[in-house]
Amino acid sequence: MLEDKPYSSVDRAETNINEQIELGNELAVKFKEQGVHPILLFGSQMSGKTSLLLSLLNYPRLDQQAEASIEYDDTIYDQEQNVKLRAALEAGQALFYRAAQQWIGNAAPKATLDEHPFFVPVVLQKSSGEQVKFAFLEGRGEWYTPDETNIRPYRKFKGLIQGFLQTFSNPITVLYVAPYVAGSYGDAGHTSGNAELMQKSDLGLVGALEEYVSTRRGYFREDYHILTMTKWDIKCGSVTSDPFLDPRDNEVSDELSSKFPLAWNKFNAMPMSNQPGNLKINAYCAGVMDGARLNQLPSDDKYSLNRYPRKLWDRIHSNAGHGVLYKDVQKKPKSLIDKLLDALRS
Ligand SMILES: Nc1nc2c(ncn2[C@@H]2O[C@H](COP(=O)(O)OP(=O)(O)OP(=O)(O)O)[C@@H](O)[C@H]2O)c(=O)[nH]1
Ligand SMILES: [Mg+2]
Repeated sequence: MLEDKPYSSVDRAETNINEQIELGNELAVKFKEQGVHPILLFGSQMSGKTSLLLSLLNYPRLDQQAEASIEYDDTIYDQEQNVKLRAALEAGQALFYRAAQQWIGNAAPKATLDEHPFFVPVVLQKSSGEQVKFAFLEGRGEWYTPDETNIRPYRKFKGLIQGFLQTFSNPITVLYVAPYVAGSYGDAGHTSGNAELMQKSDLGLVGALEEYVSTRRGYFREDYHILTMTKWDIKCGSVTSDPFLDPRDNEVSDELSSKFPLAWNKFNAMPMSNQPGNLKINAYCAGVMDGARLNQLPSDDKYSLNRYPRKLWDRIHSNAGHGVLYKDVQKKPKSLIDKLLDALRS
């Protein structure tokens, strides 16, 4: 007679990862069927992933000029009512409703502590009547920090991400989040310029880039990769300064290459030879924050701040295959002076 073997924690961990891989596969199939464009965020603890996401989600909720509204799209999960789908649904809803509401009440986000990564599926309802579906991947920064116990210090992606990347066959937008200033939640919610944390953040992004390319296999060449410098307001000092109102590519690339030298080289060396336009850099400001508090800005400054979510929405809307969303944030053709300055710099 077969003995009942006790269920060890190793077995449980394996079942768990297999379930998560399977969930990732299922979501990839559903997203493709329903025309959902996925946006994945990778970056170390406190790099600003959740803040960026909340500022994006809240933009169409709060600004009339968005000419769109946003809804949580629970049709993604409602076909099977099993536990793993319910957990993913609830995590997404908590972020979409509760955290976004706290943000409106001027609270900066707390550290993300969910056990598994999860998607926040949304529908952007444009005033023209058109609907566009997106899903944002949220997760813990510690999954994207170097693993100091390993000779090769990179962590494997979580099961859901592995399963999703292996199966999803349409283009994805990936945001590699590189903060202008690193920090830890321990220091009373304040970000501080800590060289060691910046180096870890840099190495963590290299790990995410390597893991992405190897998990996604050939598909990564068709994806849209955006190396994003967050907390751009801290670099600018003031929301009325020129670099805040109109961040130039060369300013952003100077900061990225000096603060994230490893990730910068890895990013630029991605073999995307057929589509150089699929590698972009960007600066982002989710809001002006004072520790755990999000400061309310006067309406003129709010207008300048809103250009950040507006520009990113425009980019992902175009990556999703729906063309230009906001004409005002399109890149202006370079003036002769700028071209001369570029030539002098190179
Ligand atoms: N000034 C400023 N501070 C920011 C900005 N974005 C984030 N922060 C600060 O950085 C802190 C961490 O941001 P989060 O969005 O929670 O970072 P995260 O990457 O989600 O962190 P984990 O959940 O731990 O992975 C916030 O509490 C803010 O204090 C920004 O655009 N400007
Ligand atoms: Mg977070």
